Amino acid sequence: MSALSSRTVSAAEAAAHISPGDRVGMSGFTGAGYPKAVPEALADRVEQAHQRGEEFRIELWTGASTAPEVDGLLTEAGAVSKRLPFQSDPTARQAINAGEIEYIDTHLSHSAQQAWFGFYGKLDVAVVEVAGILPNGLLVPGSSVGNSKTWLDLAEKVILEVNSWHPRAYEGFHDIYYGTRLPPQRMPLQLLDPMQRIGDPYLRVDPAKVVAVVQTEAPDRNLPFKPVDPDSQAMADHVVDFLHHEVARDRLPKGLFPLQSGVGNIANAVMTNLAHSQFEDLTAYTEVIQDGMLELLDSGKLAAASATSLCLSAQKAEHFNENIESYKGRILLRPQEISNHPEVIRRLGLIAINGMIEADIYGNVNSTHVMASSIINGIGGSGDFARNAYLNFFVSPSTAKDGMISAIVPFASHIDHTEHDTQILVTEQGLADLRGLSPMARARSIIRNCAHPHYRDRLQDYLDRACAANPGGRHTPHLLGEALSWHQAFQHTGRM
Ligand code: 0RQ
Repeated sequence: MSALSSRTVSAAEAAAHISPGDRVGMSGFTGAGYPKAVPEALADRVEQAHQRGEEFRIELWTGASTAPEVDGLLTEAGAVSKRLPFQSDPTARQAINAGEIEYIDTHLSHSAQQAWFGFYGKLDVAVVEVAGILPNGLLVPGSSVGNSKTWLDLAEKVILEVNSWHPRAYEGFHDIYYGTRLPPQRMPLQLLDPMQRIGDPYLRVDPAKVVAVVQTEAPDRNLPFKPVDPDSQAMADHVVDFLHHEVARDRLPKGLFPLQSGVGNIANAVMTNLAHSQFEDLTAYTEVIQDGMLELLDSGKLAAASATSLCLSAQKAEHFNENIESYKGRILLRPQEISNHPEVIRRLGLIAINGMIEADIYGNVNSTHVMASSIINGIGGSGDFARNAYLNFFVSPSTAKDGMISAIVPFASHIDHTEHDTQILVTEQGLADLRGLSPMARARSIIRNCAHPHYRDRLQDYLDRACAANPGGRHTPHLLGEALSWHQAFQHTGRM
């Protein structure tokens, strides 16, 4: 038993180390590896303080999304003043959109370095879940790494949760890079292959900072994915056909370049489809391993995958835990500043596939906001990957809300990925390859290939009239009074 384990206390005793106004960095990335007990105990503490009329709110920093046990409970308790860098919890989303929580929606490769730069202020407490503590004090991470290394390094106090639901065989699945430096001392990242190790298998922590250890045995969030429907199947087919087309033109090798696949049902369906394709010896350098990618590993099509977390359904998580040894050497989990590092993404030549909410006729992509104002999740890693990838795809059904909303609009109501960053748009209708096209040619291709037939003529009409109305502005012609009229129509009439 390690000296640290002797600091084991109850979750309530551990939570007592967190004070009002603290900045708290928790582990967790896409519902994996978040602390299971201390957040609940903290929520209780905050509720009791509020009942006594005392102010008690914290800033909550994580790797990415967590689960109802973290974002849900802490939001319900009114415990969160500020949240970064990503969330996808319905309760937290509502509070953010109601203006009750300040949300700093950040590129996921940026959050660690911006914390190091001091942009967010000093970190008071880290609450980090691990799979085990070695007798020498080294920490075995579990199903995600996220920002845990940075929070452990930066925080003044550390609380560890040791979750025995994570198999102890996780030892050897991680590569924790300890070479990050601040400018101008930074060195190139010598990562030349998706599965190359450049760090240690363990997280380190200064034992003097560890104020509490809590034992838990609780599963990750493990939400199910939507079954692959005809639309997601069609989108997945378009992506796979396009990759074959690129191989045939010698723009991609037969084993492709390393894949990245974003969060969400569509990205998951694309991975499932690749498992039935003819591609062999694929690799992945990605952020999350969802069910589809695990199936790709199981089918043998995918040789290996580097990521920062596992985001699996309950069924797949059980399958993974039972067969964990068979994945050793084929899955490597890294800190998110490395899994999403622009330098590595560009060097390896990634093929990035991410979901979108809407795209406009010129290819500006909105990944985050509904009708300009309400956030769904956040930009996550989509910007890290899209801008630096060899190829990027953005995928979405051509309509939302039973056809009342067109995902292709005259002007995107919020822009996360500009027309300069986006390459290939995919809906169930088809695929628009925008590489090397001028804005007008992009617009014609997007309208023809991606828009739903119900909206196609109106989009073409908008483009034609915008062109006619701007004799001196035919680079990206718009009708300023109409550019967002489709969104306004939806707000007023319930349909675009
Ligand atoms: O809402 O469930 O209430 O019906 O948005 O839409 O079609 O199920 O798509 O699950 O693939 O998610 C962009 C949100 C897509 C995701 C987004 C509504 C739609 C539904 C979800 P309902 P679908 P997906 C690396 C990559 C940003 C982060 C990222 C995302 C819900 O892909 O969060 O890429 N991306 N990270 O009805 C109004 C529209 C809409 C719309 C869809 N045009 N208007 N609502 N919806 N289109 C990984 C990480 O960073 C962690």
